[in-house]
Amino acid sequence: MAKTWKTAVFAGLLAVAAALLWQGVSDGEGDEAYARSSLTSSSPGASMAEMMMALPEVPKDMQDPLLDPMALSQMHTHDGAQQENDAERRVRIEWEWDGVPKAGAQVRLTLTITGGDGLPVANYEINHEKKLHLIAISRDLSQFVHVHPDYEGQGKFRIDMTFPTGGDYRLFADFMPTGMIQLTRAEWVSVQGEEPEGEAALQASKRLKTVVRGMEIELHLGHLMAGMPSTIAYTFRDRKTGKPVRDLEPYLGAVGHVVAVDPLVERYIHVHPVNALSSGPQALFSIDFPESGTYKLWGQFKRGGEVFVVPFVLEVP
Ligand SMILES: [Cu+2]
Repeated sequence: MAKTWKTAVFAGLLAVAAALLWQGVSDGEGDEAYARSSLTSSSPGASMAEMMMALPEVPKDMQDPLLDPMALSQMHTHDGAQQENDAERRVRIEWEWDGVPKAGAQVRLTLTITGGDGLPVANYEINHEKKLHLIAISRDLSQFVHVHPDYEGQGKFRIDMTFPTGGDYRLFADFMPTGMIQLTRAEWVSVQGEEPEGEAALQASKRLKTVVRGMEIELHLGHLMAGMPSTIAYTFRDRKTGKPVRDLEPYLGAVGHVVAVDPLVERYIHVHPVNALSSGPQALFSIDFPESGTYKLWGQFKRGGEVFVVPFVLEVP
């Protein structure tokens, strides 16, 4: 009796292994997705077994062929969790405003990046199509801006920015000096002008479903928990026809980007999808939330030449 049971389990495992192998070999795109996403890999992903268990459940018609087990086994997060070494820790940014930032008015921002020796850091890797990504989030978490300052050499990046409202904003610069890991530096800035009505304390979204540009967008949660990789999937459905959306366009080299912060805008997470090269109907992300609590997430996607933002608030156990 015991022997039959063991044989059955063994046969079952073999079948699973064969299925995984077959999918891994048959779908070359999975490897490509990995090759691309591994460029920004900062920590090894969870094991394949962990991933399979923790994956969010999505409706059948929202499955993505790019999400084969090979791609999943290469899953990684990209959230600055990796330790900075001495030289990296000494990299700093000087934030210079050409005038006082005012709501609705253009203001020039110059970032000067220097190393431990006080000299400009001259060379940067291109990460998701840009040398530097700048994200601005208002203190009340109502505003989200994602821009790309131009590199002018000698460690200087410049951009003409417009803040939508007054109030305090926290700016996060993501960049990767050549020979270093991806670094994030942050700064608060006060913007003059009308501040939006103070929102009540950040509350988890009651429904993880929204309508943007004629699409019904839903966020599906896998096993969500602080201190370990959590998986989340956005699915896209045409609202009129009910059909899965399969024509998402790459935005900065990936089907989507997610930025998450805590209510104090201190913890900042920026992740890229596991199925980076997909065009829908889902975008799957692995996020390491450092601590349990409330987080606001902004997903950014592109379709029909236009970038759109999908915000949700999550309570992470
Ligand atoms: Cu960017």
